[in-house]
Amino acid sequence: MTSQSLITSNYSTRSSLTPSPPSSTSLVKTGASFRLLINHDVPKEVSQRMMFVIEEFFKLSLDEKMQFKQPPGQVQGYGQWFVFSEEQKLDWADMLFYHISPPHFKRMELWPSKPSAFRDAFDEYTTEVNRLANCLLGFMAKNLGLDPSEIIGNSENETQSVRINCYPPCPEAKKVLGLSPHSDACSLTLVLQVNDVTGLQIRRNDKWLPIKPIPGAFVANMGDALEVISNGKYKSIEHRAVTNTEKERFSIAAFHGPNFNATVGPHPELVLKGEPLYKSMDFQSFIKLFLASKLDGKKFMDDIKLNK
Ligand SMILES: O=C(O)CCC(=O)C(=O)O
Repeated sequence: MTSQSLITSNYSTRSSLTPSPPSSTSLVKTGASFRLLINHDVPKEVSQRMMFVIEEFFKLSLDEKMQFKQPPGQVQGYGQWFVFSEEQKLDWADMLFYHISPPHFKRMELWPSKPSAFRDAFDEYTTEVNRLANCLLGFMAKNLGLDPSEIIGNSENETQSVRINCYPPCPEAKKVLGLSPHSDACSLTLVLQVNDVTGLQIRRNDKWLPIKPIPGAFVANMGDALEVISNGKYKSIEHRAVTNTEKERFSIAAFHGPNFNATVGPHPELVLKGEPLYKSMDFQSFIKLFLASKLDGKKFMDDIKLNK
């Protein structure tokens, strides 16, 4: 299968009253774990402004970038992802990571103030992407026969976090990974590949399949929480990022999940005639277990399976 055959189109997600579900080949009906979204209605200018400020930020000197560094022991700000020991081989990437929602987790003082347009562009981008994600999750809930609020929730405390990745060129690209293989803990991730450099790969039938960037398209990745809630009907996708010997690459991954206190477990209506396939726990504990599995493919999902 090539990435072209995974393309989904013709989304109309702006009207929350009468959203048009995607076509029959879509992620919603097939339960596919990965899709490319083109023709979505996040305004092109919003993505373009965001892409511009990202490239400008990463051009700054290290001293300037370090003004927004992750405070000790924390993950928000400029730095690296998944540093859990002094000895580990780090992924070949710099990142900016932020919690956008719930609002009391937001640390706007760690958002870059250079370039000066960064904060407005980021605010606007995360709002638009959140709207798109909620709309898609609503379609998926309906496809499962559930009320959208069962998956999206209905408070302002649903989680949204965003990782902005910068993968510098690496002369020994084959010896390092930009991002180690993993699936995302959330329900739905929307990734924007910012520049025209291929690096994202998804795992299909034990092979790594490159996902070529399509300008303006979002890569929609199902996450682990959705796999659990849907009792396996939707499957989370294992993915990784490789580096390039000559070119720098940028991407933005926006993660959308339940509120931290919500229970993540197979939805009772989806286990009526079968067995629950996964353990249930609150989303905060779910994330803690996920982080403890240290980006090791889908090991975390194996750990929470029942009747292994
Ligand atoms: O760099 C990419 O394209 C993928 C990013 C991603 O999946 C992530 O940050 O979790």
